Amino acid sequence: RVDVVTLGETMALVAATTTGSFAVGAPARISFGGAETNVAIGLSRLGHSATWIGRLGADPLGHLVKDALRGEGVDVSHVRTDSEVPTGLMLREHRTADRVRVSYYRRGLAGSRLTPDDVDTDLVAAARTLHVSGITPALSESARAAVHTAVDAARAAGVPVSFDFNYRAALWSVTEAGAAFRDLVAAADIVFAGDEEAAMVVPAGSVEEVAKELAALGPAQVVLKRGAAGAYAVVDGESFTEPALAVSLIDPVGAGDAFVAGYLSATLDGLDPAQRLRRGNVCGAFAVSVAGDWEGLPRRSELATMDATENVAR
Ligand code: ADP
Ligand code: KDG
Repeated sequence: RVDVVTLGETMALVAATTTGSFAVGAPARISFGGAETNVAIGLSRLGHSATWIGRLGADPLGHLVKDALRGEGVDVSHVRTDSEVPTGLMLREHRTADRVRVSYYRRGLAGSRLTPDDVDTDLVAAARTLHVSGITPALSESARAAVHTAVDAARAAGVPVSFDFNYRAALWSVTEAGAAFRDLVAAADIVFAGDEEAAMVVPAGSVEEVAKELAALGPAQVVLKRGAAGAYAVVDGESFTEPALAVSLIDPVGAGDAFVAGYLSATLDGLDPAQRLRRGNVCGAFAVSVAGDWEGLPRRSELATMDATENVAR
């Protein structure tokens, strides 16, 4: 029985290694990233089993993603190779020291061609948790249907559904996304959002109000990720707050996914809500302190590293 099944699009990443525009040839390295595989890698490093469902092209970048996920211990046996179109790509420029610009080359490419047929509903029904994000339903009609197929299979089998808003303005409008997110919140047991994202579905208000309004739509657990302010949750009507860890910010991308991995990991371990938030914050702290979406994610044996008072451990 797999701990977590997740689905979505993972793209190759061309990430600048110095500041400057790609228009003048700023140097870059090749990696990959995708919200759901970031979560799957985080879970795997923490000792849980995770299966990712998605499509990749029959090209070197598709091989890069699949091989790296396999190396991280993520089950890729449900990944489909789509030989008709390439793997999607994103460019990440450090346009200036303080401004990152992400450009997507993904429309119509492999990840967007996910369909309900790609989702093994028996696999989902046998999982301990299904995790989906609000990126996938924005990719295409068939990807959106795939998310609903997975969510319906999970619900029918009593498998908890975890949903992270992950609103991407480049993909759809606030209005379109808000309506889709509302349905997913209502279908989910655990919901993750940022304060602003939450206000796409419920009236804007204080953190407490927004979380309560989201919880009123159905989910037993609503978790607001609050960047350097840490996280706030309402779990079964009770509220919890945990501060972020004090770390040096190197790269904020992937922090939310790291947080989700930590929170779900602690949930799978049967820990209480405050401990779930704490593990989420620790994983988020690791992610923001290291360049890359998922490279900085901790292994279980490293979780306590953040408690150290010395910079060097030997
Ligand atoms: P997202 O990537 O979804 O926008 P956040 O920016 O809220 O998510 O970050 C997710 C989590 O990562 C936070 O709840 C926190 O635990 C951690 N985190 C984010 N930014 C920082 C920071 N500057 N310092 C320490 N922890 C951070
Ligand atoms: O959360 C990080 C993701 O946003 C990134 O890896 C790429 O999945 C991605 C997206 O669509 O933005």
